[in-house]
Amino acid sequence: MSDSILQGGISRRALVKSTAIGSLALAAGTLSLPFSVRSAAAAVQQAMQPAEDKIVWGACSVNCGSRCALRLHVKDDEVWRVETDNTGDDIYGNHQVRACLRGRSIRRRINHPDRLNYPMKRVGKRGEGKFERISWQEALDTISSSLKRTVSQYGNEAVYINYSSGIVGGNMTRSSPSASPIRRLMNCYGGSLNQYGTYSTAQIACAMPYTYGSNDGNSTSDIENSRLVVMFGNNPAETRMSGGGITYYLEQARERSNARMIVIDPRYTDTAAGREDEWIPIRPGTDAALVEGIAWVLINENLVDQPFLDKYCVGYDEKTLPVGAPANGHYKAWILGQGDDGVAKTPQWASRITGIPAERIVKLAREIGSTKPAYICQGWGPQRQANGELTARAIAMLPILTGNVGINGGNSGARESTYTMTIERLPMLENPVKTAISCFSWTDAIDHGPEMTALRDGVRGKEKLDVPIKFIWNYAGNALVNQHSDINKTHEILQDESKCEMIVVIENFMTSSAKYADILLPDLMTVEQEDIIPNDYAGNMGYLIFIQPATAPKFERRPIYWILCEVAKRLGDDVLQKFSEGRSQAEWLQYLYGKMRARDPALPAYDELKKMGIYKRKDPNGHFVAYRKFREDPQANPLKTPSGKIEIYSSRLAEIAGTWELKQGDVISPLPIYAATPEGWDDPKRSTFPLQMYGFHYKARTHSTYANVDVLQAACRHEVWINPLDAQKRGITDGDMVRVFNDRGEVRLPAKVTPRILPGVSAMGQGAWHQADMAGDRIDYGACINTLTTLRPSPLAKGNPQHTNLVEIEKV
Ligand SMILES: Nc1nc2c(c(=O)[nH]1)N[C@H]1C(S)=C(S)[C@@H](COP(=O)(O)OP(=O)(O)OC[C@H]3O[C@@H](n4cnc5c(=O)[nH]c(N)nc54)[C@H](O)[C@@H]3O)O[C@H]1N2
Ligand SMILES: Nc1nc2c(c(=O)[nH]1)N[C@H]1C(S)=C(S)[C@@H](COP(=O)(O)OP(=O)(O)OC[C@H]3O[C@@H](n4cnc5c(=O)[nH]c(N)nc54)[C@H](O)[C@@H]3O)O[C@H]1N2
Ligand code: SF4
Ligand SMILES: [Mo]
Repeated sequence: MSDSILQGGISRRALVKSTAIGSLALAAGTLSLPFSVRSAAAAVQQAMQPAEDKIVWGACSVNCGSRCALRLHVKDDEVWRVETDNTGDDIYGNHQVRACLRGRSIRRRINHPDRLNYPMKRVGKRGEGKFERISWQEALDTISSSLKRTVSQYGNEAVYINYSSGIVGGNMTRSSPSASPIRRLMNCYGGSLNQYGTYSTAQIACAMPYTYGSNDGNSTSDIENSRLVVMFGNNPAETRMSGGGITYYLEQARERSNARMIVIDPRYTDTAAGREDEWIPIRPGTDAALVEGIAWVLINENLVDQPFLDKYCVGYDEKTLPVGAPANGHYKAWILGQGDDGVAKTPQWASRITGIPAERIVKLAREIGSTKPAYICQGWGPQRQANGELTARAIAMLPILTGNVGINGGNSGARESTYTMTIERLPMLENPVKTAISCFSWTDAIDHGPEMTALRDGVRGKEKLDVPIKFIWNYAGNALVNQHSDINKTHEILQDESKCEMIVVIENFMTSSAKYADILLPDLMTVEQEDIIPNDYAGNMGYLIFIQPATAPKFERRPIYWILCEVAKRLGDDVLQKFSEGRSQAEWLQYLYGKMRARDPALPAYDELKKMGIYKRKDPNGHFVAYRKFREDPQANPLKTPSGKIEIYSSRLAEIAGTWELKQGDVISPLPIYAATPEGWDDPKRSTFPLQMYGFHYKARTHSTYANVDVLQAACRHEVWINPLDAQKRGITDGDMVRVFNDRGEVRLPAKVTPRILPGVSAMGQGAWHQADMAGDRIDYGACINTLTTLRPSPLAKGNPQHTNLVEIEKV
């Protein structure tokens, strides 16, 4: 008691003594005051509650899969308060596009004391973070002369635009390498090396088309027609937090349909968190084995939809097995143990691999086989494993076997699709360079590009690369270091200036990627310039947001369009003319919006949209149903697969499996089977590094963006999840500082000891900022998961298997 009085006394005295505002406010409240003090008090009052100069429509344009409207309150050219959408209501389909905790903290990013203010050139070694301020003139001259030199010495194939998703919604500001203004600029200057796939969906986006011809799912809103929801590694409560409202849709739709929800995930996620009917924890990377165990029950208990399989599919049994496939090469034979491995995929077999009791697998199979329609879907966690291509197609087998594809309330097994309005993007023009690498293999292309081939490394458009990457553009991305894999090895590759000769980073902050820049340019944020952006994943209500600059440009920050026009000018008048077509940023927007309205006359006029800030429209078709037309009439509406049908057995994959040069342990298969992987649950390496480890997409940040906001760090701590059984063995209690390590590196962070994760598995939020002394011990005190991940690509997509890792954890 006396302690708390003392504390109260101290803090109050400290407040009065330390801030003039405190003492004045205190006085103003209690006494009648002389004029000078009163006006000072009024000033204080005003400082605490500034009068509004204006409210500006903005948006949070990070790559979180949502997209949220922001209303930025601006006073004296500073954003001082952040509100979200105030249009619409709480009614399903006309709801407010509300920002999550991150968007609502954007003021702390805009006004952050660490923001980049001036162009800089590197003076230390790459990665050291030593820079010197230079003029825009010098920065732009250096970039353009280096670009000219690279192109003349090595050719356009030596220039690469690195993966970056810092701004996905933007049109003029978009960062996606295939659709950014940098891509347009390079296409005006002879082109540059292409990339295929994304860090988000490399494996699933590559694999699903072999089954379906594309990678579509029903919209989440369609769950109102479902009786059962089965989610494999899908966590919308964290990965689709607000805005588009996928989480909201999910809950609203389930309330209407009363569908049971089963969550299959190594972690008890926020999506489960009391709202699920059942959580089935599974070993990472083993979903395909669970599917096979379920398939065995479905087949043996006559729960498969045989007419659907006969009419719409290829390769389920011998009736539809394509010509050229081996006898007994079909799915049914494989499951029943008549395939070339001779192993029956019984629930007991699946149990040993997945860690799920056999009885539970049987029960799940019966439930899936007898509850229709069922919305069976997957997030992208399972496919970010080393066998992700197989897993993605395997999960699709459940809706295929049960005939849930192409109907309301069902799904294809893919992640949700969304309704989106027409959007006319900045045209990219044609890239004269046709060669492409996977988005994940650029470090290989720097290190040993000319050794990379089509059959071994997935080079497309050519047999092999001719030149290594010599020049990198990195705009609004942190995948040069933080978000790529094996940071310690990547550091070695980037440090060597004889390899990649020029790295240009365009950023708002000194990120770990920015530290490797040769030239570092301070960009405006999206909310500081004009742009029109559409929703991302949003169920059956789409929308457009017209962003206005909240404040004038501060310091020497410049918009990307200006930066690129200046580079274009230095590359030649013809380049500038081709790139800009003589339009300013505002003129481009008006021009592109004109094209949108020509295609979709129901859109509001340009000035009207500007005033409205946000324009919403409900999907006129109700819900998006993937492959509906194919289901209705497969002859008239064939899929984009070679047979036009659902290919359970893919002859194209059989051919690839027979011709590509694969690494030991890599499996490509015409059937969607389970395959063990390096660093999987049964790798002998587990005797040294016994815990499986992956990084989940965390509510505290969007990848690494917003990670430097103090209130978010405090609200959602960065911790490594570990089961009490594993913790006890290691003498670890909740909150202990631990070292998490493998032979690639070591990170340090507190442990979260929790039964919410399966024993033998550990996980941490991905996206924390790497923070290590790279010239010293390299221990990463920021605990970025990519200190621990591998550069070995997945077999088919050559994608990022960043969720497949083995580690050991010890108390510090
Ligand atoms: N281990 C592991 N690694 C992963 C993943 C994983 O699950 N596990 N996920 C992967 C996935 S799915 C993705 S999509 C990638 C994402 O990787 P990135 O695309 O690199 O995403 P961010 O880390 O958010 O980096 C975006 C950068 O853009 C900057 N930025 C934001 N707004 C602006 C702006 O207006 N202007 C400029 N110039 N810069 C801006 C931010 O400051 C930030 O540094 O990470 C991948 N990496
Ligand atoms: N808050 C927030 N939201 C985001 C992002 C973010 O950084 N922060 N990033 C956005 C982006 S770019 C993307 S690509 C998406 C990513 O969306 P996802 O890729 O779906 O997200 P993850 O968290 O990697 O994985 C989803 C779930 O899969 C589980 N999981 C991991 N491995 C396995 C497995 O082998 N089997 C099963 N069954 N489950 C597994 C994880 O525990 C997790 O709960 O999220 C988007 N949304
Ligand atoms: S981080 Fe995503 S959900 Fe949150 S405000 Fe931004 S766009 Fe919306
Ligand atoms: Mo992503």
